[in-house]
Amino acid sequence: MSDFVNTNLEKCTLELFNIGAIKFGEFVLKSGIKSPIYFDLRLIISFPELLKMVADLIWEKMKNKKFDHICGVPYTALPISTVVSVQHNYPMIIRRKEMKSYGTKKLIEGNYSAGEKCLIVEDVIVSGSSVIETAQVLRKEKLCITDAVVFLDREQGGLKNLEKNGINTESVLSIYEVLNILVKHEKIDADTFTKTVAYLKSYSEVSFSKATRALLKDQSRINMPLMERAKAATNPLAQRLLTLMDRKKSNLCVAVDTQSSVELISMAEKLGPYICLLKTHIDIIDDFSKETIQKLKELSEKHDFLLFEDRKFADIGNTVKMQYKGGVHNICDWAHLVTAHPVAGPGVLQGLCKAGLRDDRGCVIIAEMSSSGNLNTPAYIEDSIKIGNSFGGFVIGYVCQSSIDVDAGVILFTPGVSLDASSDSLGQQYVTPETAVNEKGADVVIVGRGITGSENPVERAEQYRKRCYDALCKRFES
Ligand code: 5IU
Repeated sequence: MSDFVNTNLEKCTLELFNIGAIKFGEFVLKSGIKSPIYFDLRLIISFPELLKMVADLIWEKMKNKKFDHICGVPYTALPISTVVSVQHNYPMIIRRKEMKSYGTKKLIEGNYSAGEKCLIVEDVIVSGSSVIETAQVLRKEKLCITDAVVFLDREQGGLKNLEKNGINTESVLSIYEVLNILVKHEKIDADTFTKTVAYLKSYSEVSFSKATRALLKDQSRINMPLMERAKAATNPLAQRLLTLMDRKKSNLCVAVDTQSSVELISMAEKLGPYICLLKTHIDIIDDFSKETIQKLKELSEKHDFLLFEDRKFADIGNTVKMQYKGGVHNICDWAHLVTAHPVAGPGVLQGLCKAGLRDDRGCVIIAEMSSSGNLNTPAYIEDSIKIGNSFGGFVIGYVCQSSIDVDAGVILFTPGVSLDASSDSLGQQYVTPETAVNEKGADVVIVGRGITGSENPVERAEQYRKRCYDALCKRFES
């Protein structure tokens, strides 16, 4: 820690105590839990030098991070982030707490665009509820939220809760440091110190508030009917897909891996009524033309399914941006959904978002592949979800092979499914539709050769649709 920070932490803590921003007594926090200590940093706006000191200490924590914007959690962190913004020429955005009833009806003020990174600033953190509420609003606008800086961490579980949601949070001061400084300077007695520490130890894992959990729809994805999940989804495309699945009674995605555009179109025409998604590998088509895309678009509308290009974007942001929007395939123009490997970090999603997105464009992150010997360790899968969470307005779900822990509005896709569970000669491993949906927790089942390679693809598609959808309905009943 630099001398600047060390000296100022102590000075700042004592000042906060002197002005009455740190109080001891009996308080009830926003989450409803009781507390013998309370921080009221709102007061610092009446003490400009102290406000500046707090802003300087926040700046020390964030100055080496690279972001496009900062956003203070309303209200106390607004003046703090304004001071940081003005002093360091750092663009700010503001999240409204209430939507305006007139004019633009915007929830976020300021100049920003999809794919940009925004750092969140907060004064005091208990469970992390306020930070996550702000993050969700920003993520809805396709901003990338990976980091927060808070002035004071009450060490009651907030940092861990946020980390699980993809927000890496650093704090300037811990509540224990505050207590130690106050004891050292005889501002509180040993009894108050001991009681406060005992309280903190017994409330060290406060979960998100009820309201926040409702906002996150942090309920069981597994047993929730599709239309309820559609309402729970943050992402408009996830809403659309879940509604479509309910309407068509299909959670079947057909993978048409053919090198002929005639066959691709013919399959799309025949199988359209049975599927919710048509998955393509457009770069394997030998006779690709603009007409191929035109026909796919028409069939997607006629038969009510979405187009899913399994492009597996994996490069740095700048490259994927061009791979997505541009080239002969110009994927961004027609594919509602694309896949991406998160191996290169959040940049891949930033790049995709920067391609200039419409609302009906989304991404599915590949957390775990179906093939034997894949390199997707549990840690990799967990990190994939964190990256996906950071882009909640763009990422609609994950390709995976197990029921990973995601919110109810998020969709899981599972390939490697066939009626006679076995394998192929190149590493693909299969399970039955029932195993995929009921044991592995799949929402959408991806089937390729099991349908396209059969003698009667239409009959087979209906057979798969029924087995997959029945298995899904069984989950709602249990
Ligand atoms: N696919 C997988 N496994 C994965 C991912 C994608 O099989 O983990 I990510 C693709 C490959 C193919 C389709 O396009 O899904 C499955 O085809 P078969 O059902 O024919 O094996």
